[in-house]
Amino acid sequence: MDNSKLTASGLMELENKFGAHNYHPLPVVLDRGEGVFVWDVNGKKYYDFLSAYSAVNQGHCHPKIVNALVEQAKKLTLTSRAFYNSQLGRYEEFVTGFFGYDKVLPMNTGAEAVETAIKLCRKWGYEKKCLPDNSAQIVVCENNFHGRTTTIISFSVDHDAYNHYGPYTPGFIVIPYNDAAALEKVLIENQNIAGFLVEPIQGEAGAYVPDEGYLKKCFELCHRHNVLFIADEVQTGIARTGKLLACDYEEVHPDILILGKALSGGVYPVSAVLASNEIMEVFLPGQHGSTFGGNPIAAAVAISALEVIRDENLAEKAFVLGELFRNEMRKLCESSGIASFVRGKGLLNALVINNEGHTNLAWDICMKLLDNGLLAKPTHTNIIRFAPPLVITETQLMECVEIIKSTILGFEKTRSGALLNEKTTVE
Ligand code: IF1
Repeated sequence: MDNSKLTASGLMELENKFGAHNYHPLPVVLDRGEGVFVWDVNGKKYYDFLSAYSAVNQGHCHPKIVNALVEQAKKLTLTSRAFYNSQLGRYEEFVTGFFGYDKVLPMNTGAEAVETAIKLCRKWGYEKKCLPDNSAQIVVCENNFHGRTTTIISFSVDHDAYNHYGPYTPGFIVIPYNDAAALEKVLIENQNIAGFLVEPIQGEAGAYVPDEGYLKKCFELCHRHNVLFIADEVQTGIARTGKLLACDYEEVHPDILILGKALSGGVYPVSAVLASNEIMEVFLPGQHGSTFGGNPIAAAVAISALEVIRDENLAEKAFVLGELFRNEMRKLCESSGIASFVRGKGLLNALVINNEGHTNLAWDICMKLLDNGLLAKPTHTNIIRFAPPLVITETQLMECVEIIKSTILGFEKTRSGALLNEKTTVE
């Protein structure tokens, strides 16, 4: 059937009919992206305040990154790692130098990189820390999100993420987030701990920023107990939080660094695990890998994506504009009965909504924002994540602040109207 002329509803019907229902998208069909903007199939323009969950930090279809993809795709797309290729070594030297590590293991998705880090940490535990076979434990935090593979959801506390996916992978200890004393306790009580896997800011949990000093304290505890500090910077990395890495705020240099998403500028699946020679050398030929990991396109794209971050000073921009955004949101919260508080770092922010008496208020606000030309999506019931591409200008950001404020004000009026009606009815 010729589906080239389908309307938005026709295209949504196709997804509903032929696609698994593992998402609940907002009812908008996107067709084109450029910088901070996306357009739907009807030509309506939107500010993108989700950035594909912080994968398009460099902006949609950044010309330099797209060009790197296209030029490499014309030459050589995939060889497998059975052979060397002309791009991988260049990329490995570039990315290890960019983040200050000896070695990188290239993978494709964030979850694959997290799985790689778990295997690397366990293998280091047995072969360097001499833990008894099959005894290695990795400490993780409540409300974590590290991906959706069976092992990763084995240590999720989110019912929707783990329910009916058992039997679960053992070897993980869950502790409260933002609680260094809880980490110290398990490190003292358990001798078989190989690593501590943590998000420097919990993205899915709603840009939950830990207390100042938490990461540094945990890093020190890990080193005191010969445990690897593993930072999942898939979402917080690549300048999103106002530093190249969120760990940079506390000058923590993770023993294992996990990257993904904007490592490619959203142009191609690219992820990476970085570590020292002492750690990475536990992987010998034939002990780990993937068909696409380290392919020439990923290598060429990732170099250009990181060059854009560097050359356009996107970390510094995210830092400055993030301060501006949170100040404006705090002003909104002071005068709003709906917007409770804002939290985040750089341009990874979340607005917590008071949805008392209106459970789906965050969703309804996002639907109205969509009408008003701004795309955002709730995480959990009452938190709206605001994460535009880092290339947004101050003028554009302030325009979006006004869209957010006026949209929420509209709900205030409705709510106060309803409350007034309720009040007069009661009286
Ligand atoms: C979905 C969440 C965000 C991640 C961190 C690893 C991964 C992710 C810190 C895995 C991926 C994505 C997955 C996507 C939605 C999105 C998400 F809501 F699911 F939790 F961003 F917060 N570590 N996060 O955030 O990377 O395998 O996806 O490349 O699964 O719905 P991936």
